[in-house]
Amino acid sequence: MEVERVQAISTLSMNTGSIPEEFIRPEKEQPAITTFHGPAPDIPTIDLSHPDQDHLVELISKASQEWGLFQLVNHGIPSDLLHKLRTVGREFFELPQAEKEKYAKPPQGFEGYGTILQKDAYGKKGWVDHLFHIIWPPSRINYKFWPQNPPSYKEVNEEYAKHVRDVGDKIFKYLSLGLGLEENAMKEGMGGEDLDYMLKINYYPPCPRPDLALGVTPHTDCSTLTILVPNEVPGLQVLKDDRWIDAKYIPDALIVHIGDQLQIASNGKYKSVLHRSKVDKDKTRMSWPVFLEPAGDFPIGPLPQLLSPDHPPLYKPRPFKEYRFSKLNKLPLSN
Ligand SMILES: O=C(O)CCC(=O)C(=O)O
Repeated sequence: MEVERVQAISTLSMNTGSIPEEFIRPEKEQPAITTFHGPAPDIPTIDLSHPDQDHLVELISKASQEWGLFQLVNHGIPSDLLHKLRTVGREFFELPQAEKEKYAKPPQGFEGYGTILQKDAYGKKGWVDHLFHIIWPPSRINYKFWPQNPPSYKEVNEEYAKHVRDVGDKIFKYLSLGLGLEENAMKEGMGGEDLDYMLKINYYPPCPRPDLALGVTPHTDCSTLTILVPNEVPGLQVLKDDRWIDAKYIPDALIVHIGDQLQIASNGKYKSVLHRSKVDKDKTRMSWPVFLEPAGDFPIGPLPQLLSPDHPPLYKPRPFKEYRFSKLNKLPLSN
């Protein structure tokens, strides 16, 4: 079956100046109507090179409780590597369509190149194509879904995987200490070294009506943590105190999202952040989130160390794959 990619729809729409009806969000979601423009607090920016660990624990823990999201600077990932990551990803999406389709996502799979085909609850779609593949652990990598073109794609992404793990480990450590736990408690509570690091590349082509459309629609991540690299075209928005707030573009910063599994493991202390992305009238926006996900059979529930008669569990433990299935299929996520 031939699938129409948003990249192709964008080319047509840029000529006509209009977008197909299925991309026009309902008014209560249209960015032009719902973006908050008044004075708003900035999303916290945290300098990971700060020498005082207690200070970092406090900042990361506070941002994760109040926002569920923060920007991370001086995180140790070389600027040159981030540049290469963005370059090879962009080069893949700029290949001829037939070349990209060689990596098309199989009907039941998670990995591969694709476009969300199902319409959402409003009968609408997001203005975005994507590529998904696991980058860690090596035993879970399927190179079938890694572009062979550009030729340096593999080397760059393997290098990035090592660095993103180091950053993830530090965040898990500070999140554990922030709740008074042993430093490895949070990562171990998510399955430790069995976590999957799932890379997604979002490709949001120019859209003649960015006032009406969204790239990814409002959602929280199923993951534990998500560590995202954006390109220079801003677009991420988070819901804070019922207002959609723009994330500023900070060159080379990583944007860290708290996902549903961390909210569950922390028994509700850390908040999984509701977010969405806008698209641009003239420019292509791209982003590279890495979702740190538990193995499918791994049961996620509130960490026992956090429970007491005064702090009963807010969530029922269940294997990650059951949680994900219910969420993806919009089944009740009963506790
Ligand atoms: O592109 C972004 O900034 C957000 C991406 C996102 O939320 C997602 O892919 O789930």
